[in-house]
Amino acid sequence: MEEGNSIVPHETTFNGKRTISRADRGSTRRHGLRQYRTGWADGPAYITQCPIRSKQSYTYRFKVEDQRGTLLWHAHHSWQRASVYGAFIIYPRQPYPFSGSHIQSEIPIILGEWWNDDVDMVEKEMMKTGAGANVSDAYTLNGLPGPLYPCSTKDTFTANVDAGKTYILRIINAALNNELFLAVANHTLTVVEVDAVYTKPVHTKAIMIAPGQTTTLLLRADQLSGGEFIIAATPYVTSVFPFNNSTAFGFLRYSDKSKPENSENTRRRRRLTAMSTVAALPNMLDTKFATKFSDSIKSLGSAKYPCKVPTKIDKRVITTISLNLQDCPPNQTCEGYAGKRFFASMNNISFIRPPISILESYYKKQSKGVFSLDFPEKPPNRFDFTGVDPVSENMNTEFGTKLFEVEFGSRLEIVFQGTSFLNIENHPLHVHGHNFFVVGRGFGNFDPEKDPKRYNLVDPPERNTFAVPTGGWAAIRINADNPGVWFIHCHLEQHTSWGLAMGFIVKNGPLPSQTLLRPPHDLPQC
Ligand SMILES: [Cu+2]
Repeated sequence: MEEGNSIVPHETTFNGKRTISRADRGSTRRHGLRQYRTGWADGPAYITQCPIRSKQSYTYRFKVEDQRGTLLWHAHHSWQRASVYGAFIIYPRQPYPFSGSHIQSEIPIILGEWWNDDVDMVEKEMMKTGAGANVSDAYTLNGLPGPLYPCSTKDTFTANVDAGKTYILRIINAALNNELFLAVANHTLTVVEVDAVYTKPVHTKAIMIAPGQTTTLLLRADQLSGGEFIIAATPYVTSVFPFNNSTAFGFLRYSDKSKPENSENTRRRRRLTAMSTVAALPNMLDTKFATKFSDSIKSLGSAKYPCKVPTKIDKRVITTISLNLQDCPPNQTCEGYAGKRFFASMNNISFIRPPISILESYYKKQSKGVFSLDFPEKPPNRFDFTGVDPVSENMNTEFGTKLFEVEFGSRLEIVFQGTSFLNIENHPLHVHGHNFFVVGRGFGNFDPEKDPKRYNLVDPPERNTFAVPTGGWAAIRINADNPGVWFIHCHLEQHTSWGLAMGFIVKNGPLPSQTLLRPPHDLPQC
């Protein structure tokens, strides 16, 4: 798709017809697309629409305005996004703001996570027993796991390149439950864009990418013709839960017209590149690398692409992001830790999806029994958030469908505060309907007196998903200029299922052009 609103048609349609055979309902989402005034096309089931039922269809209609770069689309009902996802690339109308004149071609690489079991059942089982979910069986590059998994050598992704040329790599993390490290052996990667916003160029040997994030890289093919180099993706792990500790391999293969491909050459080359991959790929526990990489990303902030971070705010919401260990209900058995069951929460409220879409009930002014606007804007109790004993504290959560509301045009700050309940963990928080600016982050507890003084209000990264550091906090700022109902949730699907979510409403503005549009005629009904 091409950026802009003068030459390409104003309206873009996306056929949201159900695409998976075993599901009886679904919905899809264009992750990171701002959906200005068109929350109806945003996608999350029971938040902005009812699921699309079997044999029904729903056409997502929206404009692409002032966005360009790499995004993704994915299913947003149950765990269907495990296999229902793809790249959503908005080609810029203007030349790239980096040396793009030598760019040969593009290589999209979508990182995925594969279960041999039906993922709907994996989620259902987890919710039934209260235990953690079964871990995935493989990571994939463009759907292919590569030679390190049983019988999968033929299912290996290969990108063909020519020596001396520069390529754009569009990396998308569509995995369900894992942040990933990615590296290309013997090559330097240059980050130029994250979440469809240009950045200052960053040279790195590897990247950390959280589920829901996208990272656009330049790669200069500066090795010799005929070379072959591993592209590897492996998890960045902060959880004490079991995880899939495997690695997906693909290959970057240099063309060589003088030497025809033969298997002996290929095997020898692959042995050599395996060594250099180990050198480039961070260790799975490397929080130091993840932090350094995350801190290196800054908005481009040029005259043409300014960084519009709010330097003042109208409202600050501080919310814990937490795992919880819930007492087992009477007469049930729970298979979580110590005979209890796992949940997750924000400000100690575990999000419950309502029976009908929140956006629709808001639009029709029928919120009763669907949602309430009393999401606490501060943690209900102050305590040493990241220093409490992981299991001996009372970790029961409450349940509800609670949102908060802001005026159109508000400059909003949200501080996500990790906790050590159950364990400290990195959580990729995702905001719908708006990009945000990551003005500050740190380990330990957020200090409302000291920490804001150290905010980056010049060129903070602008994103739609940010990995809140394990045992730490992140402060984001939002220009709340998109009227509607917007979901905020952890993009680790397991945590969303457990309730690590909430939402906010942006009221209509004074002008007709600042109001939520009417619902489309084919909006699915619950
Ligand atoms: Cu999480």
